[in-house]
Amino acid sequence: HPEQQYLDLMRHVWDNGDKRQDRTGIGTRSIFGATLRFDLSGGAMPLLTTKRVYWKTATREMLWFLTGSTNIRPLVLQGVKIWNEWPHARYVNETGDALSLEAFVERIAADEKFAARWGDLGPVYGKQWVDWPTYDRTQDGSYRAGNGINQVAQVIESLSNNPFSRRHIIEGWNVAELDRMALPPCHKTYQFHVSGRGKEARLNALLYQRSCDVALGLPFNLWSAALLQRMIAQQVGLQPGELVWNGGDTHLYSNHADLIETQLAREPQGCPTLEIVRKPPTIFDYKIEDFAVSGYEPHPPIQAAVAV
Ligand code: UFP
Repeated sequence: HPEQQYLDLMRHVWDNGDKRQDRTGIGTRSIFGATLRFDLSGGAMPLLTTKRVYWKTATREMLWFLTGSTNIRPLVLQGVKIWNEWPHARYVNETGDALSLEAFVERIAADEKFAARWGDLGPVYGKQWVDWPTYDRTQDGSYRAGNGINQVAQVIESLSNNPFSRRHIIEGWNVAELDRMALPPCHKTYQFHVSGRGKEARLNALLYQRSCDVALGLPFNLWSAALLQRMIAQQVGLQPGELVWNGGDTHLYSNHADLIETQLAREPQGCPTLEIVRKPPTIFDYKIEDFAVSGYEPHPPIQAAVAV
């Protein structure tokens, strides 16, 4: 079963990873450098079955990236909570108002002006993907803002016009702007690649993830990468090929022992597939209703605390 690779990686990191201190203070077991490969032909997706993964939440986040938004409000309005901690912490820090996370999020939903002021994450994925800032040098040697670059649109163009290029890349790691981001990108580089010809031509993708929480991050990151690959493949008329995942610091948090033991005792069940039920005019026009998963009968979810 393709999911066995994930379980083997989890086992390997837990049994053999170096014990390290980390930024969050929790402590990890970690290896450096790991690869997973998934064949997406026939609609197969790297959607874990040994615990329930909330693929619609991850899909909503991906669609939000593609809008270029870096404000949590559109996510909050859809009930997606994954980015809420960071703006809340900044609000409490900068105002001294000890508003609870729940009350903060309610206010983000209710008050558009408040959300504009306090809901932003800085220039994270969405901004870099569809509006990477450029600077023009003026005659007096100073700089002024140029037009932003839409990397996603450019990759669609280059895949269509020059499929065998080795330069189909979407990059999140904008060195000049890292210090203004709530979190520097984890899934930082996507490269696309076309193999085969004619009707058989396939779109492959490679994700390089610099830092990976194998228990809580990776299940989401694998789904999202495959989803992006599937949308791009549909847009450029290619069959889904292989997804290659490369991790840099690949770790498990020391407080995830229960999750790990529970999950490693389970067997993968079934092979979920994704159908995209409509072909929207562009990569920027997908809606949550366009995605239908079948054959997904996972083991129950496993709760565990995220390190922030
Ligand atoms: N993390 C992921 N995937 C993500 C994401 C975060 O695994 O998509 F946003 C984890 C990796 C790490 C932490 O445990 O979050 C980020 O911390 P750092 O920036 O110190 O690597």
